[in-house]
Amino acid sequence: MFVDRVKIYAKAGDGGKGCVSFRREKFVPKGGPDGGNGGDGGDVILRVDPHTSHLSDLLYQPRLLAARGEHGRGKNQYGRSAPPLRVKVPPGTEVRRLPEGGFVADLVTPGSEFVLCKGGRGGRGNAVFRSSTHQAPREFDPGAPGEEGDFELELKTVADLGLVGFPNAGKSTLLTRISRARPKVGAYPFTTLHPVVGAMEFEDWGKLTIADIPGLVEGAHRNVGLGHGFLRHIERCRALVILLDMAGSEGRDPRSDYAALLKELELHNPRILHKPRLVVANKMDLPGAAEHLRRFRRKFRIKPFLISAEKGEGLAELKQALRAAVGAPPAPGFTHEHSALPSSTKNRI
Ligand SMILES: Nc1nc2c(ncn2[C@@H]2O[C@H](COP(=O)(O)OP(=O)(O)OP(=O)(O)O)[C@@H](O)[C@H]2O)c(=O)[nH]1
Ligand SMILES: [Mg+2]
Repeated sequence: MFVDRVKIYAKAGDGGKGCVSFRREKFVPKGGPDGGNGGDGGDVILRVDPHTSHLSDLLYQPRLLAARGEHGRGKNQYGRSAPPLRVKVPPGTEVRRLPEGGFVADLVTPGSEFVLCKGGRGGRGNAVFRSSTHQAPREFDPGAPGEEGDFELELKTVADLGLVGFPNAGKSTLLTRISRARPKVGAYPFTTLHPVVGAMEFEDWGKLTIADIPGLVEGAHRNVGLGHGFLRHIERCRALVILLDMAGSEGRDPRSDYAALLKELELHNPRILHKPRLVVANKMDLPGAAEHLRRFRRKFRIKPFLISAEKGEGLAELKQALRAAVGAPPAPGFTHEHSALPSSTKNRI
């Protein structure tokens, strides 16, 4: 099951107690205090793992409890500190604190680690409290409690480009043609049920990632179809690819498809519309596509990229245009708004 949003409870380990003890040994009168310190509690750490792509594991294991530190013991024995609890999360995981929803961290860079809850410090044993005027201390620290809290983790896929379109527009077909990803392709709506990220490779070793998200329909913001929650996966993209079934092969009109897609994007998050977007007309191999294209161009005054994902036509040019789109200068077929990347935040690692 694909899960991109979970609630978890995390608790770092408490520090171990300091020990109160006195050296008792034959022939050693007044041996003095020898209670050791407690060990530190384990941290709860989120580790960004490039090989993880969803948060399903946390749905089944939502309580992250790190071990406590060992208590100190007599004979100046320190307690052992507990190891941290490391939990893998996919790149693009946003962490918020519940219930108020305050931002905690945005975990993007593969391999980086974020301490979600810090383990408590171990308490001091009575040996530490000894001084020249205080030779038999009975003080000790109990060890600090580990941090804890409820959090919400939300995955916002990290990809350079986001692929948006109605169901059956051919998004997954296009992805299989231009990348090594192999999402399922089917002649029925909602074949794709969760985002799939593919990597496109170029001859000069350049690489771009592109996210195929489930089909959008009119009214998605009211939860029609699969809803619009999946649009969060294109919030980080640098540019959008709007894929239209230009042949209107399901009896719809590409002009109203385009208007409906823009509307749904705006209702989800108006900032998405500030990203550069490339309009791509698919299924140009089918009869009727040329006529639809003419009407489309007359209405919107944009020149879409013409392709047939199934027949593999127009894909080489499209790949170059996608690259230019992410790189910078607007390519033909682009609308003019330029991207506002997510504002940088303190804990963006
Ligand atoms: N004739 C023609 N058919 C195409 C073309 N591209 C895709 N198709 C067909 O359209 C149907 C839907 O393709 P998908 O790639 O699964 O569409 P999708 O946009 O991923 O659909 P969802 O995952 O349901 O949102 C399949 O039967 C494809 O074979 C094309 O360029 N020409
Ligand atoms: Mg699909």
